Amino acid sequence: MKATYNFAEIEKKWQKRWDGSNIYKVFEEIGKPKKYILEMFPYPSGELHMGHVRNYTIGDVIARFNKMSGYNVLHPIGYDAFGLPAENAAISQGVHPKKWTYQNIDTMRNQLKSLGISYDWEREIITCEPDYHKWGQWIFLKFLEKGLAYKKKSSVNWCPSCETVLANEQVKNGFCWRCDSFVEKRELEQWFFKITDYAKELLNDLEELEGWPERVKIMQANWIGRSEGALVDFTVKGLNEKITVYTTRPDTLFGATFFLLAPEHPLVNELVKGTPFAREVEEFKKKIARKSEIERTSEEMEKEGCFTGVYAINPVNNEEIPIWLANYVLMEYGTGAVMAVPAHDQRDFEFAQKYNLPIKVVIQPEGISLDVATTKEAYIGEGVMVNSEKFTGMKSSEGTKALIKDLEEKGKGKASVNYRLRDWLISRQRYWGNPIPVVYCDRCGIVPIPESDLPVLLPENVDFTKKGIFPLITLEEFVNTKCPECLSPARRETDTMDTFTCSSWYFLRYTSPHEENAPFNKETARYWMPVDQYIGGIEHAVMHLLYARFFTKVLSDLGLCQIREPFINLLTQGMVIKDGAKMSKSKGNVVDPNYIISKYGADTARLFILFAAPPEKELEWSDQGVEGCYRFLNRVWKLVHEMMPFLKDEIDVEMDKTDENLKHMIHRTIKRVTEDIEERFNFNTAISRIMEFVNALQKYNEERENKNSRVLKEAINTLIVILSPFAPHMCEELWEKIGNKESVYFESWPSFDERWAQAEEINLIVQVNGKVRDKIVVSADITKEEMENQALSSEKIKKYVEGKQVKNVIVVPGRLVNIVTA
Ligand code: ANZ
Ligand code: ZN
Repeated sequence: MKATYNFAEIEKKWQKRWDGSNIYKVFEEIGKPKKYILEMFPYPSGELHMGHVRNYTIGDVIARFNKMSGYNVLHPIGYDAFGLPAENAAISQGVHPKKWTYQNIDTMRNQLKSLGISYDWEREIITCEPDYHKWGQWIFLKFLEKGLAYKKKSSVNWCPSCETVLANEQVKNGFCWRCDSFVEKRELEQWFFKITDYAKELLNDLEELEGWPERVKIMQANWIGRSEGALVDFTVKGLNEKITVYTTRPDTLFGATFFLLAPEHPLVNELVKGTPFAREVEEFKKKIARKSEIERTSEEMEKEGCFTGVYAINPVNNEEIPIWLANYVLMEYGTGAVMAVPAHDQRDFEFAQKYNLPIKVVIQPEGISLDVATTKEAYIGEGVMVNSEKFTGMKSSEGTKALIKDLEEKGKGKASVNYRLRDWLISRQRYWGNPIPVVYCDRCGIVPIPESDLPVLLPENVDFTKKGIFPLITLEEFVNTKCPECLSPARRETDTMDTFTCSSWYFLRYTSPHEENAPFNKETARYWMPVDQYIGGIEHAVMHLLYARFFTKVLSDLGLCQIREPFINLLTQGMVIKDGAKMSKSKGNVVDPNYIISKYGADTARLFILFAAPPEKELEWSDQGVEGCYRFLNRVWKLVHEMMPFLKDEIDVEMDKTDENLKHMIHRTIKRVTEDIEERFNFNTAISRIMEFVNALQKYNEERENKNSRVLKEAINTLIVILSPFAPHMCEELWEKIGNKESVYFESWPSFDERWAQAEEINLIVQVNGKVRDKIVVSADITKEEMENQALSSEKIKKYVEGKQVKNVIVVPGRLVNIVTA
């Protein structure tokens, strides 16, 4: 029987059918256990790349597997549709951002469908649609009401030639991306979300997230950056001023030899007013103002400072130490003031060396003697306190406590916990984003748009061609409005929200995407949330994943949802690389998914992407690998067709040894594939088990003339069902061909019979220096390492090896181990 695997025809046929009957549609079924499987939604940048294909294919296998395992599965998709690239396209190609975005969405939707991903398309979300961004504005207003949204002056990137604020991403090595002017820092009023209110909870709850990769949790913890220390009050000599520092090392207080202020510190001007130092300080401030925070805090950055001419008095010993300004002290962290301890802080050490300031050792590492003359770098560890008056001799930890107590008693300081996390700057001076729904009224101040007037729509007739002028500001009909409270003329806010606000709650919206009276329906959210498995790139470890957790906590505090963590399990997929490098246009090593799909079909593309590497690891593209997967699918296709005639009637032949072997193989395969998917997401090993199974079937086909149709049927059914999450199109076609009316998607995942699944046993021969010394019964699927371990731990073998050095262990899988001794 001849049958060619015409993947193009098959895939088209099934995609049309799935679409027509919307087979992946789901609704809440109270009482039925659910699984919410979610991949991070794409930014509609143009076309899908291999990274997308990997992301969505992984999610699809997990979704299909869970559906077949009896869960009610929610598996939605959408597009993160606001954002800068659309605006860039408008400027460079003259196409409206909206048009550009929707064209790309159409392309990407078609590609997702051509990959056969099992989405409930009726739940698709496009974040720039008014019925979605309306609720983003509504949420903003709730934040405002709660005091979680506020406006504040802050230092931002400013291009003097374009006369506009730039996002960090628009600053390329310190220059404007558009006109190449040098970018300055400016103090401007900006909108913030008060994520710092949740710093503690965001940190503590990380512990509950057992299904998250450790490194993502570490990255979030570092970003939140909790530290314990003390606030210590210094006074300024000759002035009635107090300056508080934040320090994590109160035990080093006696080693403070100078004092540092951030150049932006509000006291600086007062300290130097009318003194000969004023001019130099002013120039230093200007110079540092142009530097970004990243530059200022990088370790390689040359430490720079400027003396103020005034002195601070150390509260523990009344020592007078000079006050300097330093580039590496930031106003946004702690109090913007630092007691500098050069002997025990590396930055202070470098600063002291450069400006010839004294270095005083106050912490002695145990066992080593440390002296100022010989230190080449700061000793930053803990130790025993020295040169510290009554605290001398105490251990760092002990001394820290004692000093804090002492300061508290004197009213000069107190213990303090500090977080590195800053409030989230959400305003953007951009067009293609969600408008911030407030107006400015001379009488009433900042006035929120009433809920009944939401959404504030983006006007579409805007001009992108005027250089440097951000389109909304000049649009009178948009800007000029009435104050909702007093009805006098008012100006509309022209800033839009950071697009990360759109992606911070979309997973909730999927549970009721057409809800008209709220951002999402509380009941459907209660049923579906939290997301059971989230899948996406590691690059979102901090921003998106932290923002989404923050939003969820706020929405929960607003009584809108019950959960406090949105994603229970997180899988961060590895990159797709080719020739050792990340696929990128500039390197010219991009493989286009469309090309692979048209040449080999979506099923091959899916299979290869899952087979080539475990999901969290990097995936090296290999043309041979793709070929191999294609050949495998062809083999399955041909084999099932060859077997089809034997499936028709029940030929009840007695089971012989070949039948039994096949039966074992069926159940072992089910067991291993299930475990590989369920416990480890090891899709690659799951696929190789299926490949082994196909080999066994092929062998059976050749060896057994009198086929046992009952066993054979079980084998073929099993093969099609367990392969279907990986290669759904071909499996649907085969499933139909062997006489099924319903889609294989509705089939139950097969269970295995433990007796049949038990691995075969073999006699493992153990040799020492080539002589057989023992025979051990082990299971046939034992790994090489296990074989080696078993051999070395045999009592008989120990006798021969005792006192000798094992030089080499040779393992022949499934047969023997030879231990070579010296
Ligand atoms: C004295 C000291 C002695 C410090 C010592 C460290 C070691 P973390 O751990 O990240 O919280 N610091 C405080 N505010 C700062 C600011 N605005 N800009 C730059 N540096 C600042 O860092 C806390 C430490 O960073 C503080 O403890 C302070 O230096 C410095 F042997 O105080 B330490
Ligand atoms: Zn008003």
